[in-house]
Amino acid sequence: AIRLNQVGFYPAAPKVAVMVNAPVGEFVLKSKKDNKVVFKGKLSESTRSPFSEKTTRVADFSAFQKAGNYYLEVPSTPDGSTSYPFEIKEKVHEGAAKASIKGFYYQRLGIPLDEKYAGKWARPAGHPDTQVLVHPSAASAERPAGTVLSSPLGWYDAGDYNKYIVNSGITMGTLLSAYEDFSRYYDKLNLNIPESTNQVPDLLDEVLWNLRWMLTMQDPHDGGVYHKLTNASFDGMVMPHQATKPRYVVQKSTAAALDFAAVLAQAARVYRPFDQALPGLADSCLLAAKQAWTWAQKYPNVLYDQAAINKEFDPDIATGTYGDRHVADEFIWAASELYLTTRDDAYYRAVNLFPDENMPLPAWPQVRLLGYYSLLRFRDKLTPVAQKDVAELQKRMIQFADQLLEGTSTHFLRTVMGHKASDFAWGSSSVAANQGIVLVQAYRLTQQPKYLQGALSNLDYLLGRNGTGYSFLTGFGGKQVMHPHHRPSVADGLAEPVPGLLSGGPNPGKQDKCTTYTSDVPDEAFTDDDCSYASNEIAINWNAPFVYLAGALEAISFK
Ligand code: 9MR
Repeated sequence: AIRLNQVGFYPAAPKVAVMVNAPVGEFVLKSKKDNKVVFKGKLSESTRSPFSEKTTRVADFSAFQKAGNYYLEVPSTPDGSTSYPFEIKEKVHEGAAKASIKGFYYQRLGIPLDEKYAGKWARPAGHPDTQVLVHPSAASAERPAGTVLSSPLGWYDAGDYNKYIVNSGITMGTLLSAYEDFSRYYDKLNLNIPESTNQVPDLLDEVLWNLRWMLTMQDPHDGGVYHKLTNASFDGMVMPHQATKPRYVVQKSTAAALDFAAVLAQAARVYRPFDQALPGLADSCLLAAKQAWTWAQKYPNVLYDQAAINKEFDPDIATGTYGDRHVADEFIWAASELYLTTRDDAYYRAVNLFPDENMPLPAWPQVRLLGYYSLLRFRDKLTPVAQKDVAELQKRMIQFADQLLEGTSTHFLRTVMGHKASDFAWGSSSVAANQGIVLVQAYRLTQQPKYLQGALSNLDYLLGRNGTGYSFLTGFGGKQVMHPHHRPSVADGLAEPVPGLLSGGPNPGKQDKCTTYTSDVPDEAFTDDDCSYASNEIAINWNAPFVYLAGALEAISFK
């Protein structure tokens, strides 16, 4: 009944736990080492959940700042509730921040995971992807159906073993932005990956693994980018090296070309300082980005429609679609990144930066704000044509952050996450993490602690202060997710899942029809069962904003 961040708290930061359906009463904070009471307080008035009959009371122990290992006790609750243990210390989320990046290493294709880096999750290499077939939907004069291509490396998208450009797009943009916003923090971070000893920061080494794959997804004959590299249908729950079905690249799409252009343009900028260690990389990225942009200008509305493709071509493709129907936001993101890297006003002028009043939260089909983040990051270095929009960008970002904060102090979980039922869609954990990023952006613009505290409330949500009581990051927390829908974690025979992966989180849509859900309530519709791809899968586009949020809080740190 005690919901709290099961990892812990920064000494100088707010610290709250939420009691579900608890009567009035006191709470005590006890030291783990000798069970002595170190702090006492009263539970707050009760607050009602907007989604159910559930009420909560808050134990606020922010005033207690001494480092150590603790737990809470709430004697008034019938079961004399004791919380999961947690720590108070500086850098309390460093482990989670690092593990969530290392999670990407465990998703690598085309390399054996050695025990030295992977510990007991060591495994043989999977999916060489050196003999990939051009699907009939992707056939061109130069590359007729059945042409064999090499498109190796990259990360598995999620619990499945396919590679999707659209979802790689937002993932890579988010990770590259984490680096650009907090490079001093990441330059020192050691992740114990095979490239840890080279001259490149480990975060960028990890990102490079997927960047090299993305580069191969462009058709050099026209600059277009294949939408995905995939099996015809999903694999069984087997280890990567046992999944050996034929692989295809499918139809090119505008969304893929633009997400690719945005990522490669940003990468050209980010990797430029590492030209010596990675000769030619930044140049190749920029060239590829420009060519993909040119293709998208020529084909501005080629949407990926899997049902239509399956009517016309064999074999049928049944894997994830990432079928974005609106690409105006992808144009904005790609134009912003190309403009920032090249300083060529033509890219900036090619799009309408403010098509409406909305500030849509980033998600795989919605990347407008990734462009805004980048423009704001370089707001002091823009050419006049973009400079004139900075005030509007700033105003919008701060207004959006204020809207997110509204009602948090009276919300039943005291989080920014979960004010609306619509926050709990497929991959709701990424909603919490992306809201956190907006708040970090507002903090960077204003230096106002309220934004950082709002961001932290959503990290608390992800690590246990939520309607399920689970910590959604594998490997972290007293009650952590143990059975994610993740093929290696299911098939490897180990009790513990691969660590550092973020579960999708509550999703009342329950599209997987698993029978083990115990609630329909939006913030509780979750089951820690590997059948549940709709509530308990892991995915790179959910891990990436967790990386950003946890890393940002570590890099900024509370004073
Ligand atoms: O994250 C995607 C979610 O927004 C969609 O509603 C869902 C159904 O189309 O697909 C999710 O993405 C999955 C992808 O299609 C295949 N790999 C696993 C992804 C996470 O579940």
